[in-house]
Amino acid sequence: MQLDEHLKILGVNDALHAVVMSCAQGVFDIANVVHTGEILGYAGTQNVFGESQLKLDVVSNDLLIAELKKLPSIHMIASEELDDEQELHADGDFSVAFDPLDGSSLVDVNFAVGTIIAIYPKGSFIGKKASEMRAAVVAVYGPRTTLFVAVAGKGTHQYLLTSGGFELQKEKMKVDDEGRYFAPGNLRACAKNPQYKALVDYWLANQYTLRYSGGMVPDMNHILVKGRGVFTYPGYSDEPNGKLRLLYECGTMSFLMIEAGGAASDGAMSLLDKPLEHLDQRSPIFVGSKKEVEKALEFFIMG
Ligand code: AFP
Repeated sequence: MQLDEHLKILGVNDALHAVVMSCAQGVFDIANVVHTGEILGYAGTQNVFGESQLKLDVVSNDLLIAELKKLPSIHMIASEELDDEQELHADGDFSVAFDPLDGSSLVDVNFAVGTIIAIYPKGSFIGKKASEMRAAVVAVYGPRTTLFVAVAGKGTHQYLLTSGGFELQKEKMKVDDEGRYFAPGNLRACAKNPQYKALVDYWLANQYTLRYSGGMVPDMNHILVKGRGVFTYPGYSDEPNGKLRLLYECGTMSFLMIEAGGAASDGAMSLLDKPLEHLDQRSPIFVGSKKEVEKALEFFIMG
C-alpha cells in the first residue's frame, strides 16, 4: 500500500495529507542526490551553528524548500541550514521545521544519514512544544531509503522507497518497555560526568549490545525497527545542554518514538513538553524504551 492511500486510511485530513506528501517528495529528491553521490565536498559556507556546510547540506535544504514553497498551506519554515525562520505564505496553516541532512560528518565515510521534518500548526516556532506537532516525517538514507511518518495520536509507521513510491512496510510500530541495545552519544562526557560513566558501566556490566553510528536518525531507526533500546546524548560541564538541537532533532525524534510507545526526556522533563526558547536551542536527550529511559535517568537524578 502506498503512503498516499495509507494516510487516508489513517484518517489524516486533506490539508495535513498534502503537507506530508510534499515532505515525502522532498525526501525522494534528497535520496536521489544522496545516492547518486555526485555532490560532494564543502560549500564554503557555515550554518547558524557555525558548522561548515556540505554542498549536500545546501542542496538538500534547497530541494525540500522548493517542495514546501509549492504549498500555500505552509506559513513558516525553519531549517538547521537557515539563519532564521521564514514566512512562506501569510495565510498558511502549518509551520515546518527541518534538518534536511542530519549526519553531514558521515557522508564522506558512506554511513547512513537522514532528514528530520516536523509539521506544526502555523506561527513562529518560538514557544512551541513538540507535543503540538501534527506530524513528523523522518527519512533514513541507507542501503535503502526508508521513511517514518508519525501522526499525532495515530502512531508511527514505516515505508520503503521502491520504484513505485513509498510502500507501507510496518504500521503502528511498537517499542517494547525494555531492551538491551544502547546508543551512547557524547561518550567524551564520561571523562567529566561520573553519572554518565556509571550509566555506561551499568550497560556494559549487564551485557547491553552497542549500536551507535554517530547519526541520530539511523541510531534511532535501529531502536524503532528492532523495537527496543535507548539513545542518550547528555550534556556535561563544557556543554551542559549537549549538542543536539531541540527544534530540529530532539523534539521531532522524541515525537516519533513516543507515538511508537517509547519515552523521551531531557533529564528533567518530557521532551514533548519543553518549550522552544530560541531556534538554535540544544537539549540533552534520553529516548527509547520506557524502562530503559527510566533506568538511564536514575543515574542522572541520583546526582
Ligand atoms: P553531524 O550532522 O555534524 O554529523 O552531527 C550529527 C549529529 O547531530 C546527530 O545526528 C548525532 O546523533 C550526533 O551529532 C553525533 O554526535 P557526536 O559526533 O558527538 O557523536
